[in-house]
Amino acid sequence: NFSLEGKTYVVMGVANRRSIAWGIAQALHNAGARLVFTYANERFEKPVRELADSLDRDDSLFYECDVTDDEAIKQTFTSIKEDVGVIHGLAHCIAFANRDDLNGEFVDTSRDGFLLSQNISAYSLAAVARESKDLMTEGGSIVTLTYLGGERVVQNYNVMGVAKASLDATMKYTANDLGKHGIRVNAISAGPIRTLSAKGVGDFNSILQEIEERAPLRKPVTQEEVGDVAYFLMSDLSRGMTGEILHVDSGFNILG
Ligand code: 0WD
Repeated sequence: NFSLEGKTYVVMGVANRRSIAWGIAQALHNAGARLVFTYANERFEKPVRELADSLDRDDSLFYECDVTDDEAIKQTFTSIKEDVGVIHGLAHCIAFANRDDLNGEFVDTSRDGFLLSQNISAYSLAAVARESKDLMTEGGSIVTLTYLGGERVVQNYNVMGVAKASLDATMKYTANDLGKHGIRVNAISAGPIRTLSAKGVGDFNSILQEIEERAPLRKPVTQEEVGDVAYFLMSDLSRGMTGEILHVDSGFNILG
């Protein structure tokens, strides 16, 4: 079934209109879904509400949820349960590392910088999966966003590459745990897209340029292209898949 009519999805990590999470929100909305947005702190409330207002539907919901705070995560999903009851999936589009750690040599990463990126970018998936699973009583689909830098070395991606390797493994172990509840967990490995987070990665322009010159499709991917694959993963079309990493990267990952 292609339609997401009558279904509700939580989208975590819309910062602005360039966010990959916003591309996902639009794809799910176009398929008929109701959306629940969470944002890291009150700074993002207004931009997220303004974006959601541009959708032709007025039943979206909004919650503040800093994923470094276990109580905040618990409280968020308790509130969502009270307000909507059942959810059918969740898009985890959250990552963070100190800017200083996204330049130069990985080996210089501080202990604090390392743990911070693991906390926000990898552990948070396990935490939100745990607190949201009881809301997915009709089965569900959890989608996270990863990057090639977790599978192999990408210049400057450094501590975030290690966090993505951790996220990929977190996704698989979580998929193994939640499968028996009818909940699937998969990752989209997106090609580079110019967003707020991408600004922090050193020499991001040359990463994008290499895609234009060498990727099989010879162009960077868009938020819409990632959004459409997230829609596929949220829909019944992907019901036989869990624990999988789908590359939406113009084919770049197949190159040696
Ligand atoms: O090239 C890219 N942009 C790629 C991004 C390629 C492949 C993967 N990704 C991943 C990112 O690593 C991330 O996991 O996609 C995900 C979404 O990233 P994005 O759309 O590129 O970036 P952005 O629009 O900045 O959204 C990330 C958001 C944060 O925005 P800020 O302005 O804080 O960087 O992650 C959220 C926040 O909204 N976030 C948090 N949310 C809850 N609690 C927290 C937190 N503690 N920290 C960051």
